[in-house]
Amino acid sequence: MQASSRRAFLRQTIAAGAFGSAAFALSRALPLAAQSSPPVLDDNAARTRDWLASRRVVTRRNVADLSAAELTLLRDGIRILRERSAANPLDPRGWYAYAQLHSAFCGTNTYEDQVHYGWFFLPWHRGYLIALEQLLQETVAEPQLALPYWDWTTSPQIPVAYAGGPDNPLSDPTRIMQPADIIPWDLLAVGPVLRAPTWNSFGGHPRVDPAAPQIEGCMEQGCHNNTHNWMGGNIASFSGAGYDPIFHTHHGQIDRLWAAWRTADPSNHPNPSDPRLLEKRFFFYGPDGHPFVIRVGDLLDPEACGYRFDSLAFNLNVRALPAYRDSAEKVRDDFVPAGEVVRTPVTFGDSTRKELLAALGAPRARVILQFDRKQLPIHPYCVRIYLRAPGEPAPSGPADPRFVGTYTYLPIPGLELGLDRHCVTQLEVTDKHAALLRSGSPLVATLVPVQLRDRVIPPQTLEVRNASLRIDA
Ligand SMILES: [Cu+2]
Repeated sequence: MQASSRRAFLRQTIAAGAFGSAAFALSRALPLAAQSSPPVLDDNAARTRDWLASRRVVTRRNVADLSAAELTLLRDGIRILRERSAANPLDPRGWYAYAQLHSAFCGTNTYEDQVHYGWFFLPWHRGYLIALEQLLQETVAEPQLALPYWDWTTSPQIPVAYAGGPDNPLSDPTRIMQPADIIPWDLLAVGPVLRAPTWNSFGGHPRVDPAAPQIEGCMEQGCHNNTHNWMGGNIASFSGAGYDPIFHTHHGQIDRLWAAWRTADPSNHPNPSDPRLLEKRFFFYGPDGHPFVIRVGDLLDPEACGYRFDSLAFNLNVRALPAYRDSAEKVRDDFVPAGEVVRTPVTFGDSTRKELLAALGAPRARVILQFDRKQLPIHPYCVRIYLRAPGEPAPSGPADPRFVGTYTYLPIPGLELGLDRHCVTQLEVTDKHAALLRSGSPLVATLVPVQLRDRVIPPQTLEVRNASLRIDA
């Protein structure tokens, strides 16, 4: 087929779908179609909005609360998706196509397409889950089917329903961690997420200028990345994560944190209003196999997208869970890391000690420790950070009062393009550091790589620059 006639064919095919309207060119090719030139996708966002609003609102529940029948239905749905891909890897209603879409937009080093490292992170993943929920509902002919979420703040172990062998379509053989393993509690901190005073610090900074630093929201780099990486295997990489069905439960929890942050303080936690974000369009595959385009501005309200959550409560004190009793070793820095411990001086940025101390006690301000991470290792890399005075003894683990937080680098391939060379990491500093600030001592940030089981800590030293404190309000 000639390129022009192939384009015309695709245009016709897409227009014949359920969502066709005015034409607009999407910059990338459908990842699975074998065509050599980009198709023209209809900007059917208005129709998508009406379609989702017309759906029955389903309630997403904790995976631990699903009945056997509900789990069977979910398994049946994922099994059928896997079978479709086995029969035809190009089937856009198959598991492979669904996973590939994540690879295309999350594993890419193209600035325009990459949806991590900033404000596209939450809305893109919300759309991605909606697409799966709609597909599963149609696949098993059950409009009540809702994706579950995994609340790791109350159950810090991989849900048993997602483990097991090849007979369980919810399992993934590449995962390193199993349901008997417990996620270190400091990897699961949602307090800083729910306290974030602005959309930027919560959901990520604007992503409009390739030359500007990429600044993730505190959720993305923290509990989100930490949990992905901790599990290991497909789910621990941007290009593989979509293949592991645990993805939709983990991201169900991430999406629930967005709903909870909004609800916790609706007047002070507004959704984003910048038209550069709201008018951004993403596409996903609909249950009929045709792409549907969705506008970020139409993704802000879960109920308008066909779902709600049974609960928006989170456990802010994960460490007190019975799972951690007698298991101090699970959260210790053993300080014999294969990677190097990094120490870097911390400046006061534009603020004085006095202003920073006032912000520590203010209800809607936060003090942030931020630094540039100039070089990213190829491996995922989980790091604990401490704030202390020079010359003090080494930190002893996340229970150490000098502990600030834990975050994970999830690198993407293609460092030479520079996409992830200019990332800024931000961590909340709380009033437990007030005495140190008051002391007048210079400050040092210490970064300690966390040795996760069967994981390689990269040999190169983490390069950290421009560490400073600032006030976020
Ligand atoms: Cu993710």
